[in-house]
Amino acid sequence: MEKTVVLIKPDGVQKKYVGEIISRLEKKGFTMVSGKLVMLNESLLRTWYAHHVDKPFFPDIVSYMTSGPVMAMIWEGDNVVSVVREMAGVTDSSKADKGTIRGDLGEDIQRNVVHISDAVESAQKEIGLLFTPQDILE
Ligand code: FUP
Repeated sequence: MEKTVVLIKPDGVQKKYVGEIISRLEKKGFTMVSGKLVMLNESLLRTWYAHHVDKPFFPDIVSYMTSGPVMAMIWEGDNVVSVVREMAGVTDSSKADKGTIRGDLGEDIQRNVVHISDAVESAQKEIGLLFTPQDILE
C-alpha cells in the first residue's frame, strides 16, 4: 500500500491544528500507520531538504523547523502521495486555494503548516530518516 509522510510543522502544532489536519486525512479515507511528536535538528534537515541546503533561506528553515515539536506521521492509502499533496495546496500558503490545508491554516511560504512527501521515493527516504520498521503498524 502506498505511503506518504505528513509533518505538522511547529506553527501547526503550536496553533493546535493537529486534530483538524488528522481529521481531514481520515475523512478522505486514509489510514495513519505511525505518528509521533518529535524535535527535528539541523543535521536531519540538511538531508530532508537537500534540494534547499544552498539556498539563502535555508538557515530560516532550520530555525523555524527546530522552534518546537513537529507531529510526524505516516499515512497510507490509494494514491496517498498525490492526493495528500493536493489536499495540502501549493507551498506558499497565501497562494494556496481555500479548502486546502495551507490555504485555510497557513500564513506564508515558510509557515505553511505541513510538509508532505512529493513522491513515493521521497516518502521512502523520509520514512527512513524519522521512523524504524517497528514504528509502523500494518
Ligand atoms: P513543498 O514540497 O511544498 O514543501 O515545497 P519545497 O520543497 O519547495 O519547500 C520546502 C520548504 O522550504 C517550504 F515548505 C518552505 C521553505 N521555502 C522557503 O522558505 N522559501 C522558498 O522560497 C521556498 C521554500
